[in-house]
Amino acid sequence: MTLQEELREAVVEGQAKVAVAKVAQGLVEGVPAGTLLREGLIAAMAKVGGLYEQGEIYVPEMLVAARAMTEALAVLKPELVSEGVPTAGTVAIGTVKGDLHDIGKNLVAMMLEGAGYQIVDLGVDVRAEQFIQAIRDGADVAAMSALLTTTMLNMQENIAAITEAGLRDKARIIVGGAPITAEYAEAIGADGFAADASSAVRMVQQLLAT
Ligand code: B1M
Repeated sequence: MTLQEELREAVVEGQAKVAVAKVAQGLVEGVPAGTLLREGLIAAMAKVGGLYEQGEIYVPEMLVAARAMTEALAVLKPELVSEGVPTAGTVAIGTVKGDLHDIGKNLVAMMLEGAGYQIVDLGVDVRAEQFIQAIRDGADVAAMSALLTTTMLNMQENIAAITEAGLRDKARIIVGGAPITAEYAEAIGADGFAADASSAVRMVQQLLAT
């Protein structure tokens, strides 16, 4: 098994200490952080999702795997967050109301931080009023993440609430998360969509440049 495969298995099994050690070992051995992320950590979550869908594991197992991923990601963070320009703009990011998935959102936040944006992390289960307050406080971008087909609908409500508050032209809105598509983003009136963390950075750069 390659180191990335061992890392993936450790996360799938929820062995946080092993996962942390494998990331550290990979970095020492010169494996690029992006490779450890994609082939180890993200691949693990895809496998966990598949096992859950097939009824082979349940929520508790999914939760321990997510904890292992979060701990391993923390070790990887300094490598992913390179030196950035500190004045690129402010991004308020959160997982929408009713949704507790935060691994993807955290990854997007990390990559944006690495690209020089100031991050206001609103956390999970974020209500429209919190995005509104963040925009009032000066956020240039409201970034919304959703992982459930039920909670993605709250993105549209958030955009409507931001518009009603008279703030729609004050900030750019980007959306993302596994069930979100470019078509959905356009249909709900978001300014942009990104399928993964690095394209989220490109999208924010593009939106703030125009
Ligand atoms: Co949940 N869960 N989960 N879960 N979970 C999914 C999403 C699911 C697809 C699993 C499955 O059935 N195969 C399914 C959703 C089905 C659906 O809606 N169609 C599901 C379900 C059903 C549930 C519960 C309802 C289960 C239950 O209780 N019966 C429950 C809901 C709780 C709630 O939120 N209210 C639940 C709970 C959980 C845990 C708490 C156990 C845990 C989350 C822990 C945590 O996040 N701290 C969990 C996990 C881990 C998953 C899976 C296995 C992995 C998600 C993940 O972290 N992926 C997931 C299956 C899967 O996705 N394959 C699943 C890795 C992460 C890096 O990717 O989040 O997609 P992702 O982020 C990507 C991109 O999407 C994008 O960039 C990221 C990096 O590339 N991106 C953005 C994300 N946000 C973005 C924002 C942007 C731009 C890009 O701009 C703003």
